[in-house]
Amino acid sequence: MRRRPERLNKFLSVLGAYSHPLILTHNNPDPDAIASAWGMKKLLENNGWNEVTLGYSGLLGRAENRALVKALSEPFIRLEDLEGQSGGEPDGRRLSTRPMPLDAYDGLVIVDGQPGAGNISLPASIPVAAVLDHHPRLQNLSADFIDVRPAFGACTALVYEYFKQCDLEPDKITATAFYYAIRTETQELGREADYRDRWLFRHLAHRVDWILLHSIAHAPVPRSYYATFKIALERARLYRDAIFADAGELPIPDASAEIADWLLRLDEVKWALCCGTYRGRLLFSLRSLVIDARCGAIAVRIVENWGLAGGHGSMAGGQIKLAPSGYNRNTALAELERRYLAVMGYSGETPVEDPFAIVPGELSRRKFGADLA
Ligand SMILES: [Mn+2]
Repeated sequence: MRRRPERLNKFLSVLGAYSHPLILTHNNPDPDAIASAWGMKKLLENNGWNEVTLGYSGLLGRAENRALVKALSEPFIRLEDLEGQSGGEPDGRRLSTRPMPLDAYDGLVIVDGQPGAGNISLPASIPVAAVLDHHPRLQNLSADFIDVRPAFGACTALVYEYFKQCDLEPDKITATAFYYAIRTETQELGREADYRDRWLFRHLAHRVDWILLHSIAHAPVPRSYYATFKIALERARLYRDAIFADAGELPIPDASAEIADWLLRLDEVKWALCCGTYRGRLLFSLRSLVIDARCGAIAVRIVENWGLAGGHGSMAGGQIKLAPSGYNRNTALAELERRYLAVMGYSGETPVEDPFAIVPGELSRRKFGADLA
């Protein structure tokens, strides 16, 4: 047997001190968080731990994410359910197993996030054993084991490195989850992906369950999904190459991210900010097509002394608690728009209001792609 690489050895020996680790992702987990956590569970179970638990806070909102978790046979527990808190919205999922109470876990293994980031709720009673992440490393990060490498497009590809070093190959469902995570997180390898994401994407392809993958990626969505897009379109304002859109009351917290991605395809824009309110908070997602856009840093500047934000180069997100900051929905929206324009250097610009208004005769003249010429 070949010698185990140092990083894997260190990880396993550090984790050896914890007999009941709880694997935790960022709040409202996306496919990369879900697949990373699932991969970590498989890895630990392959190395002698039994029945490793996966946890998250917030909501498994998007239909695709719920379908993914269902395909993995529902291994995730919502921390609010364990704590008996009413913090999050019940998401209607039934727990397949009766989870242990929170104090039964002796260490947290955090994937696709870092303690101290605005998008992760940690149970204070459990020490942080390990952090494996691909977001920019936060100052004062502390844990017994830390592997933070922002070069990875998907945290799933970072977790897979440990698989490889254990000679562990993902089974069909795991391969499908990993594949879907890389596909969505990097937008088919075009956004923030590096060579390891690309290699893994190709490598996994021979194991993917394509029918299962299709059922996840095309999971049925409710009317509220379309209504949120409709509101965002109606309330959009276009400032040169930057669009600002309020999607109203969000049915799920991840809606602003999906709509921002979608608006970024408008041929006139290079920047898209979509926001909306959810349970007393104003949430926003920022996306950019500009090379080296530093969206994470821009989002942090937008909420300076006001809220929390973070993210990668071409995508970022943030949130502002309304009541404690003295803002209501309308004043907070106006302030967010003002700050967005100020950071972009577009203060004082007059927007194109209602850029998606239907002008009679206009649609037939502007055939698809005609204005690209
Ligand atoms: Mn991620």
